[in-house]
Amino acid sequence: MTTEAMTRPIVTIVQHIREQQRAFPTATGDLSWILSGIALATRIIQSYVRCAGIVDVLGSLGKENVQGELVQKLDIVANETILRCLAYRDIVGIMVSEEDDEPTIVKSPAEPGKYTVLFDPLDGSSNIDVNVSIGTIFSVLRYRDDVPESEGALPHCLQPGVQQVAAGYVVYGSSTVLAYTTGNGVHMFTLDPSIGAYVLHTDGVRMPDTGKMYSVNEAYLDSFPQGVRDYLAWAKTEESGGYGLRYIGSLVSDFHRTLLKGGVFLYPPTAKNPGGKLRLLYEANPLGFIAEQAGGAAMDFKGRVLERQPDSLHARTPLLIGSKSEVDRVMEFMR
Ligand code: P6P
Repeated sequence: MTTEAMTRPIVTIVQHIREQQRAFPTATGDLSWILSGIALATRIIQSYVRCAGIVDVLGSLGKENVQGELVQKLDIVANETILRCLAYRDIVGIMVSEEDDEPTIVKSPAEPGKYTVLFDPLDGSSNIDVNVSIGTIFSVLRYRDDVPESEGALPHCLQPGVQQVAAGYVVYGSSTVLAYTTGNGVHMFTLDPSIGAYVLHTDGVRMPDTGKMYSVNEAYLDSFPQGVRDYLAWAKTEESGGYGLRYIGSLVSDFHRTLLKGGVFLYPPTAKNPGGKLRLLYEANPLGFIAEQAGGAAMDFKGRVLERQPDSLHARTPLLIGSKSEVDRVMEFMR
C-alpha cells in the first residue's frame, strides 16, 4: 500500500530553488548558486557533527582525517568548510564568519563579486560535547551600489536585516533540517542520508500565531528588564492559561521548535550582556527574516530587529522572536 508520502514527488533543494527562480524572474541564478553552495557545505558539516559527538563524548580517540591531521575543533572545521564551498562561487565577494574577526575578501577589486555571505558556522558548538543539537545560520546581502571602491568591504556587510536577499539555518538534530527564505515564504528540507540530498518537506512554513511556550534562560531573571520579569511572572499565573518552558540553550534548536510549534524565544539584555548576547548580523537578522516570512515577529525589545543599523561586524543584540501575538504580548509588558 502506498502512503501519500510514497507518491509525493521528490523535490531536492536545487530543483526547488530553480522553481522559485522561474516563479520570480527577478531572482537571478545567483541566489540558487549561493544556496546550493551552502547546502553542500552543511552536508559536509553534518557528517563531521554526526561523528564528532562520539569523539567528544568518549574523549579523544586520536581520530585522524584524510590529511592525517588530528580532527580539529568542530567550529573551525565548519568554518573552513563553508569558506571552501562558497569561495569559488564567483558571485560571492565577501564572507563574514562568527569565527573570524575580519571579513574574508574572496574577490579582488577588479572582479568584486556581488554578494556578501554572513554566517555562524556552528552555533552552540559547546553543546556537541553533550550531544545536544546545534546549527548553522546564514544570511545573504547584495553589495550596496552607492559605495565607492575606496570604502572597502565593511559597508557591504553593515547593512540592516531588511536588506537581506536570502537567509536560513540548518539544525543538526535527530535529522538534519535546512530552512531558507528568499523573501517568498519559508521552505524546509530534510537531508535524506541514503541519497545525500536535501528533500523538500514543507513549502511555505507558517509559524503558529500563538503558543503557550516561552524559551528563556531564567537564571538571569534578576537582571532582565522589568517588563520581561512582569511577563514571565504573568505567564506563571492561572490567568495566562498556563505556559510551558523549553530552553535547550542552542539558539537554532530553540528557534526551530518555536517556528514549528509557536511560542516565544527571549534573550533579553542581562547584567553580563547589557547589549544582548546574540549576534545581530548572522544570528538575529537571518532568524528574524525567517520568522517574519513565516508570519512571526522579531524584535530587540525596543523595535523591529531587521531595522537595526549594525555598527560593527560582530554587534550583539537582545532578541525577542516567535509567534506574532506572543511577541506583541511581551512588548505590551515592556511598554
Ligand atoms: P546562555 C550558544 O552558546 C548560544 O550562543 C546560543 O546558541 C544560545 O541560544 C545561547 O548562547 C545560550 O546562552 O547564556 O543561555 O547559555
